[in-house]
Amino acid sequence: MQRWIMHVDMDAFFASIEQRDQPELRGKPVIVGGCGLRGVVATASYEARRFGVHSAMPSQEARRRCPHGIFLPCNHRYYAKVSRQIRQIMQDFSPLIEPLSLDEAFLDVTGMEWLYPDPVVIAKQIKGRIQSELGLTASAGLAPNKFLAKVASDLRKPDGLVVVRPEEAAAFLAPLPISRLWGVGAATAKVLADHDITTIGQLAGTGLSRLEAWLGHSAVELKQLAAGQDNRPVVAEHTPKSVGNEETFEHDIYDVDEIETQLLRLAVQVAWRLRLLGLAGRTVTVKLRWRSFRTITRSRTLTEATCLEKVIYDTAKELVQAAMTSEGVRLLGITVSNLTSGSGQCSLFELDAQKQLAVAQAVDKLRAKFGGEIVSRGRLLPHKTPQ
Ligand code: TTP
Ligand code: MG
Repeated sequence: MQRWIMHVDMDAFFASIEQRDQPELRGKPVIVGGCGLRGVVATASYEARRFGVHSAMPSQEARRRCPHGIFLPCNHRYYAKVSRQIRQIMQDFSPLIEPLSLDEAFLDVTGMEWLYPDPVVIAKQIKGRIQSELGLTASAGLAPNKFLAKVASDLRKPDGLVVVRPEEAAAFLAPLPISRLWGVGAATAKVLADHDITTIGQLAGTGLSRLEAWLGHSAVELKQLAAGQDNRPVVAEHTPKSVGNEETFEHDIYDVDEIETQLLRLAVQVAWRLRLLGLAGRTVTVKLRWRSFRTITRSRTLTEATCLEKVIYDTAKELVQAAMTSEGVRLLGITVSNLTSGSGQCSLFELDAQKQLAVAQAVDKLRAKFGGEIVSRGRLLPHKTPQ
């Protein structure tokens, strides 16, 4: 299965938060300093960067370059809070998130074709929600692996979105300077420059034995990166104790058929999340909230752990049927807990043919119920998601 990795990096993060909160600072050179080492710039707004101010520059030097700059102290705790809000938006799109810093994370969005026509739609929606809900811009790269995604997110800052499809990887990298390759510092760059190699394309076109003679062991990895190959997985920060989704409806639902349709849609989401994490669970819990706000949960523990929408849906349906009343339903949720590592069986990459068939059938059924376009339009995602 084609892997899709997204790298998201906020633009001028600390400075953008200050400009968001104090509109009079917008369009002005804002320099945030004093986050760690005293007297060093943490970040500068893009307006200030035009004067040559950048992160880690001594503040004195920044004042010299940009005398009319607006220097602000660092409010690290507050920026960390905004960072958590960003993470929450990301969690609506993938359970597999690897944060690298307050303003940067990798997301594995592999397998989203069940929910979206194209992974680019996910990238646009994540950027869109960060903008509309938090008033901040992010730059994103979407590519078949971490290395390409990270390079891509940095290319069109600010507010960029760069997509690298597998067949475009070599052409995408070729003109870029070798300093973009992970592991190429000043010393390696100098050795390569001495042999007239300054771009990634030139490095990719150089024989491994020559590179090994100049650079030793690191040549193999550099050559792979230069060819756009990188197999490192996105490693989630925490393994969840449960995987679930719930939805509050705009209008209370009375129709049993409609309730089952919503359950199926939740089951598809939960199963997909489980498989993305390589997990399976034995306990299926449904949550029901009625018009009167009375809320119940009902659980069943299966004999075998599952990551399949059909099993999750069938179990949830029985639980809901047993609990139904004539009152309208306000909220429905499905959670799978009692999780075990799927030992490969529930990995997106190793679903055997029979399981794939079950998945496809469940999605077909969903399509039949919702009409052909529902699954591919991303309406399976939480209701706040813009179309
Ligand atoms: P970066 O993502 O490196 O920078 P940025 O978000 O400010 O700008 P860009 O648009 O180029 O991504 O770092 C994120 C935040 O981390 C940054 O806003 C401030 C903080 N930071 C420091 O405190 N010191 C540093 O040396 C760097 C590089 C960042
Ligand atoms: Mg950033």
